[in-house]
Amino acid sequence: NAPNDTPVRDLLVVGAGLAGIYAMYRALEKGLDVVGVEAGESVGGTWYWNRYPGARCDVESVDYSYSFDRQLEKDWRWTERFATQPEIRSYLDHVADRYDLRRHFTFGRRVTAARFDEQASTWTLTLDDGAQHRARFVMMATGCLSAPHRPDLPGIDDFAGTQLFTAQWPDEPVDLTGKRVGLIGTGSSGIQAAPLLAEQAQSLTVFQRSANYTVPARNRPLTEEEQQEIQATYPQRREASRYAPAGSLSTTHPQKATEVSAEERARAFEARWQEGGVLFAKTFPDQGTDLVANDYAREFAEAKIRAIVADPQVAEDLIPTDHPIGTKRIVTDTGYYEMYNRDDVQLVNLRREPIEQVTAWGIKTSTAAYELDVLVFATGFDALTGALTSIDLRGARGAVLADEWADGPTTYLGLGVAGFPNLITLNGPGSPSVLANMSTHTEQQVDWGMDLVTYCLENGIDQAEPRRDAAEKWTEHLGEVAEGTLFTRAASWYMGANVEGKKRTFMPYIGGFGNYRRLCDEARDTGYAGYVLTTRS
Ligand code: NA7
Repeated sequence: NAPNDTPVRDLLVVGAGLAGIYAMYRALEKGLDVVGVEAGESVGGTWYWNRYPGARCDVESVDYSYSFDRQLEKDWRWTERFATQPEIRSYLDHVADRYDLRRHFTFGRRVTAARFDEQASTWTLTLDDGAQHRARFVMMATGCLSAPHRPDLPGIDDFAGTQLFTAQWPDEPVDLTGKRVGLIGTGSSGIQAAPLLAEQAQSLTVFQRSANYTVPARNRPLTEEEQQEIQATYPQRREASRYAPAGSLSTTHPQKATEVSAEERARAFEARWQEGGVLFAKTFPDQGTDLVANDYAREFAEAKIRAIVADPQVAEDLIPTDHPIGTKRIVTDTGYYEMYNRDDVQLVNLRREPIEQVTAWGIKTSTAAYELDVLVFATGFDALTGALTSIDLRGARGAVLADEWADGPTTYLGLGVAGFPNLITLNGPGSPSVLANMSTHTEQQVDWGMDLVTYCLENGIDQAEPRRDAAEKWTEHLGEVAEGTLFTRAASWYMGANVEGKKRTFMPYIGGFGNYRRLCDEARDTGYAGYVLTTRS
């Protein structure tokens, strides 16, 4: 337990990414006594760590930004349709400085343990240097794709060359000139990085376990005209985004894919392909729920791959065989398929020739040996739960979070966990975070959590703990909604399938962000009926 002289704050914020920055802003605005802890040396979260070449957001820059201050929107100018990692990082730096938030965070320290004291109704958090903080409430802004997943490949530590992780890329530029580079992982990170690695390196060998669908991003600078148009319509754009299914504006064809002619389908898919971006996956409203509709989209994308990639065998290897299109997050790329037409790029299909051993000199598969100087891991994350379960988090009545979630995460609205009073989980499992525009989602989550905290503080409530039956009901509902879609057919990180031994269950809420916001509002407006609210004194 923390020494008795450790002050008990109102709130602790863990993480200084998109969510932690905003949580700190709101807490200070509400006059709370708050401190924050962040593992990185600065703010930024995802955009602090993921510095690999080509890292870019797949949500349009003008939407992937805070909406809480109209003046901030007016003062910040996004230069491109989809912002690069450096631009988003400097935006988050700007926000932290503009509202003077940095001094409230301890940087370079990771929370290793969190204990709830039922008698005192306080949390004690222990950091990796042994320091402790105490507070009435805790907001975990620890991210949903923030615990990097390092594959357990035989011999991985024997590699004598340079090992790089996209999710922990060095801050200083990495010179790959003249290097034989191997890349493991073909999700968003690997597919974004590959063409830039290929440009620099002497050669690039991509080790692909599962192919993923990727559509052209068609990134470009924003024109002056667009900038003006965005500024003129920003408030309406934001308001509509707050209730939109994915937290930013999008449209689908007015009819189902199965209701229109083949010509109309081809026209609509081609228009989306040319427009670029993730909305290809939502060209028709039934693509995510009806396999016949999904097949139309899949066949269209596969024809594109065959048309772009010159070597027919490579084209076939790049076509996913294991999931309906869009049921793993669709990737947006710049020149990925085209890259395979270069003589210095090679694709290794690990389904045909699995990795047997990483050696000092490279990778040995079942049929060949690949000599490498650099090995890049773009192998994803222990998504949604990993950042939370890696902390020794103990709540009331002996509850341990990692045990509670061993069979898959059970949450109330994704915002709270039974057995863990006064703990608010932001953008975690049970919420639509990873299926929505993260910035709109973050503002909704933080605002909701902050309302709960201030409600308790103002009404003398010592403990707010989600009811177990309410959490079970929510988690059941989440599963039912997912079962109505094609998403449960993919071995995706949404399902926990990318991490060995992790329970396979669909973790995000897929009923739409607007619907989710309404449900959260209702839960708040009914006096937090899903919570047990306790006053001890
Ligand atoms: P992802 O999408 O989880 O991709 C990780 C990739 O790494 C994926 O292709 C995996 O193959 C591959 N992987 C993982 N472990 C291994 C091993 N052991 N051997 C070979 N290949 C492996 O992570 P990203 O960082 O690209 O993107 C995460 C999200 O961030 C993204 O969806 C956006 O929302 C932003 P698998 O498919 O599991 O067979």
